[in-house]
Amino acid sequence: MADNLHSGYFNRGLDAVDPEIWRALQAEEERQQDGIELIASENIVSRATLEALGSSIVNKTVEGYPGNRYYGGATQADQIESIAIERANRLFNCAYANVQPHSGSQANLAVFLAFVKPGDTVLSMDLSAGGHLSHGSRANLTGKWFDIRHYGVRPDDGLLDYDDVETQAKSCLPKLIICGGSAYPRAVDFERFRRIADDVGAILLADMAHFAGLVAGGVHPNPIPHAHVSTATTYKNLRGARGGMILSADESLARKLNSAVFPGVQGSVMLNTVAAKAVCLGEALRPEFKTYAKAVLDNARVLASTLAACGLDVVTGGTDTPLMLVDLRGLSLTGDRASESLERAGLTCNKNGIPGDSQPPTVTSGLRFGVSAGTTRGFGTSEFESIGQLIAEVILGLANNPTSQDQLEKRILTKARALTGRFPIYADVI
Ligand code: DSN
Repeated sequence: MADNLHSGYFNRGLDAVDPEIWRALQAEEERQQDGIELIASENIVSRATLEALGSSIVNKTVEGYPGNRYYGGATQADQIESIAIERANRLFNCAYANVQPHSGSQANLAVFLAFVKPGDTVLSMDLSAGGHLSHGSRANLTGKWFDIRHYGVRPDDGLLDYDDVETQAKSCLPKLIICGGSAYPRAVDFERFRRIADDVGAILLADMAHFAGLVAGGVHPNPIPHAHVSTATTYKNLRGARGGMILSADESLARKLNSAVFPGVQGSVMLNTVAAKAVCLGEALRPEFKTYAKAVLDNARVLASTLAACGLDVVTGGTDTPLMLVDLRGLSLTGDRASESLERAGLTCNKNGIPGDSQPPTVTSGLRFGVSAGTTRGFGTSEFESIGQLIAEVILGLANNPTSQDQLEKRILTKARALTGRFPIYADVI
């Protein structure tokens, strides 16, 4: 009977067991191969990372931290998590790392739990200025349970106004100040933020989700020496498994932050993800990752300057990170229509609010582009110059000659396929 019940259970492949899901995964792999991926929060992980994610450690349940677990059989779990922690500390030059957060939002929520109580005042960047949902957006738990005050960016140039942040901090006396976000393309002055936080007795959280890979590669300022605590995601330009981390130079915060993650906001550990995070952190410690990080920055700058040279309005005029924003208001276009047209032409990006946007988040007046995934598959500055021209052709076509857009999209799609065909990604992984 056991044979019938378990026939092939341990050995049959996905294609045989569940052809429906297998086919969808195959189609997704083809989509990734054929399309030009410009979503700033995406990347293409190594085969080694895929192996760790699909490994049998997914079967193991542990709670707690290495050496202090609530379940037995944790020898390998402890080893893997300790390696990930040690690598994170070495990579970011910090004294404390928690690699358990399931996402950047969970990491941020744990920081809230560690340092503020419901009703306390928190000062963070407005979502429409480039902040993040988990920094106190009204739709998020953090926005419902805390007294959130927001700073924005200057309307004329889209840049942070540090004097305004300081004035607001002195007026609202927050317990927590958050810098960094998901759509601010420029480097943040962490030192200035720390001075402001110290002046008002606040904890400073730097969210480096969108530039952690550049910090790891040494081409972007590191917030760790300045912020009390920093959070990151591992799947953007750090090029690893989907998840979050909490980092700090101050080891004395370990107890507070660890207990905020577990048992504060999470239960058992996703050990396959922790193993995969260890792999990507190991990859990022290798010298070739510095070359990758530099290429990401070079490519981002070329893409931004090409878009601007083609007549598009690039918010802040450029970028210091892997991402950039295009303001479509001057073309009377919305982000949803433009991103849909780009997708039909083989270029995937996301609609995004821009500073001062009057459109709702489902529509928006902007687009966000990122270069991390394209750089991983081997695109260099000449490819990103061509990509910038293709993007501009689609957007300007939609604005100026919408009746011919269908043909234009088909023409650009052929060019996009020709480009991606020269830069293959996984072969036969699934
Ligand atoms: N925070 C979202 C983004 O920036 O796209 C997901 O990582």
